[in-house]
Formats: sequence, C-alpha cells, structure tokens
Amino acid sequence: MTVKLTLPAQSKMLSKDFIYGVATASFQIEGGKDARLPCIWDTFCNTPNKIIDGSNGEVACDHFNLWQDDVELIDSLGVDAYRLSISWPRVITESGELNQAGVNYYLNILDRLKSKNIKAFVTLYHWDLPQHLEDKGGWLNRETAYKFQNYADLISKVFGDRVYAYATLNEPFCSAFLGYEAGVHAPGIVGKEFGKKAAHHLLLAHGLAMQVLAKNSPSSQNGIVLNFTPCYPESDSAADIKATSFADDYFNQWYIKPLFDGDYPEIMAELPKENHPEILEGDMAIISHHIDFLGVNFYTRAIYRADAEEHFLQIKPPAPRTDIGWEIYPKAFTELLVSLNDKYVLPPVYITENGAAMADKLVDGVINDLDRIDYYHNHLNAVNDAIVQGVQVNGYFAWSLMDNFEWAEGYLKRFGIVYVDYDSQVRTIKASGLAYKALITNR
Ligand code: IFM
Repeated sequence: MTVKLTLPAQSKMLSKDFIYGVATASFQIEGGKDARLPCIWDTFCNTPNKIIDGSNGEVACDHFNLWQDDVELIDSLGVDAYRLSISWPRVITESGELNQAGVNYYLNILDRLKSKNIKAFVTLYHWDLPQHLEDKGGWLNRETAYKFQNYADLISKVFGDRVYAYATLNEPFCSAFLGYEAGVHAPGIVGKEFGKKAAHHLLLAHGLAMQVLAKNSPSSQNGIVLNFTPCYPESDSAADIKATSFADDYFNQWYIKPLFDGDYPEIMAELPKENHPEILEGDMAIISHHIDFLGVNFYTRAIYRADAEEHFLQIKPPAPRTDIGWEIYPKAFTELLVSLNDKYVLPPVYITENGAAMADKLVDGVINDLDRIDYYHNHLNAVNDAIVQGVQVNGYFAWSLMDNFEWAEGYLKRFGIVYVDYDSQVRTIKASGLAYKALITNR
C-alpha cells in the first residue's frame, strides 16, 4: 500500500501549471436551508425510505455558517483551485429574479477565494433543482431549460470576473437516469420513458446556458462536467461485447456525443418510441455549442453481460471495492480518457472529480486513511498515463474536500480528504489530505 502520492519525475502533473483542487457541492455541504427556497432533494429526503440513514441536507457540514473557516481550510491544503456549486434555489426567486442575500453569500466566498489566489470553478447545477420548478414537471418540462438559462444569465452577470471556470451541469446522467428513470435520486421518478426526455432537456439547458456564459463571461473557461463509468464485457463473447457497447451508449456516450457530434448514439433506433426525447429543430445545434473544457468525473468501471430480456445486465463489481461498493480499477481511468480523446475532438480536460469512500476511523484525533491514499496514488498515475498517451488534461480535483451528504447514502459514506464530525462540525485533515497537500506543495 502506498503511503505517499507520487508521480514520475518528468510528469506534466508536477508542473506548476497543472491545476490541483478540491471539490464540493452546495446541497452536500451547505445546510442553511431556511435561507433558500426548497429544492427537490429536500422533498426527497422528507419522503420515507429514500435516504438510507433517514438524514437530510438541512445542516449538512454547516458550510453556510462555517464558510470562512472552510476557505481557510482549503487554503491550508495548498490547492490552486476550489470547485463549488451554486444553489439555484438560494440565488433565484420563484419569479426568476436574483435573491440578493443568496447572491451575497457566494460573492463573499468568491471574493475570499480570489484574495487567496484560489481559482473558483463554479458549477451552476449540481442537482438541487428548485422544488417549484419540479412542481411544473422539472426536467421533463422543456421550459425548465429556459429557466436555467435565465439563472445562468443573471448569476454570471453579477459574478463578473470572480470565476475562473463555469460548468453548466454536473453529471447530467445522474440527474436524468438516477432521478427520472431509476428513481433512486430526487425527484424519484421511475420509468424508462422518462430518462432520455429529462436528459434532452438537461443538455438543452446546458447549451442555452453556454450561450449566455459565452456572452457574459468570455474570459472564463466555460464547459460542462460529465461522469463516466466505463463499460467492460464479462467475457469476449460477441453477445457480451454487444451488450456492453449498448450500455456504454446508454449511460456514457448519450451525454457526450451530442456535445461534440450534435447527435445521440445510434441505439436510439433500438429504443421504443415512447422512450425517445422530443427533439425540436435547432436543439442539437444549441446542445453542441463550443465548450472551452470538458470536466470528467471518474470513480469506477462497470462489467456487463448479455441478457435475454434487457439489452445488458451489470454484474456485481469484483473486489477490491471501496466502502460504497465500487470496484477500484484505475486502468479504466486511463482507458476512458484515451478512448474519449480518440472518439471526439476534445477541448482541454479537467478531472473535476475523483476519489473514494472509505470506512474511516478517527483514532486519537488522526485518520490514517492509507487505503484512500493508495486510491489517489493509483488514479493520479492513471491520469498521468493518459497524458503520456496524448490526452490534454489541465487539472485534477479531489472529491471531496470534506465528508458530506452522500445523496441516497446520507452521511454513511465518507469521501472527504478532511474528516467531519457531524455533531461538533470539527474538521480534521485526514492522512490523504496531508498527502495531497504534500504532492501539491512539493511541485
Ligand atoms: O458525491 C457525489 C457527487 O455529488 C457527484 N459525483 C459523485 C460523488 C460520489 O458519489
């Protein structure tokens, strides 16, 4: 097991130009619920049996009150950048205007980051859709895409030059598939006929937001963050390979191909008509708006076999696995980046999330998470291998700055490089956080 994060001496990732950061998301850390409108995750948390530990985001890491200490904490890690998300229901009123108190909250954070020379990577949508929009159909309603454009327009005007990079959406796959097809995330809608419709409106929202970001904030890097779970066949049988390729198109390529090729994968023709999105003339041109960067989130891979009834069947991930049950397989990270680079004409890539949930133990005030250090070491080197093979990766963000509300898992899974005691809200930097800091500061 590795106890240090190291990279080959000649690695581009050891240059000072390579951006290292930590990432969070509004609903997962902020709390401060009374100072914003309700969102779909508030409703989902209040629905019995949706969150494993029955918890919610009302307090979370209390970052709403503790943000100044948290910015000091971020600074103390020596990072170049901080990736945060804006809570749409905190900054926009029900009638679509700015809520100045909410805006001020973020202006203060952005100004403090700037004063410390920490680049702000702002995500506009990390899943906390205002509930009043869900009440009108949420991402199944095309109008939501235009509401998002209005939000992006207003907020990018007031943020001015405080933002280094904007991501429109975080992981539209999760919003669309987990939220509107599998129903395991908010708003909890189940049905194959909904997922791709929601996905189309999310991607449309992305394209519409890109239009206003390009106009209001031409000097920031403007793009999107996609998550990928690369698909591998269980065997080299033709049937397993075909099933795996279908799964890859359904879960991964569905979200990236429209951005670069202006088209959905060909498997659309194999999906029942009632599952198709409604695509209006001009939509694909909006969706394929130029992006300055692609954010890639990677955690694990998935293995598939052919199935007589469904197109594919995912098998149980083999060991080694993290505490959330995801297989640790860094080679897939390299192969993913190289294959995306082969398939598409990519802009520069940022690894906007990578990390591991581990069963951390706080012993005598210390969290000796060697397993997480090992994970980071192997995944950072996997990114380096992709760079060596020609992929332009400009930065890497650890998920996450600190333990937080892990969606349907509640507070049971810890992804932080900083430990959070949820009773006292005391933060303790884990061994992985110290190792990350050493890597960054020793460059
Ligand atoms: O915690 C999430 C994050 O909000 C989005 N990407 C995956 C992380 C781990 O599940």
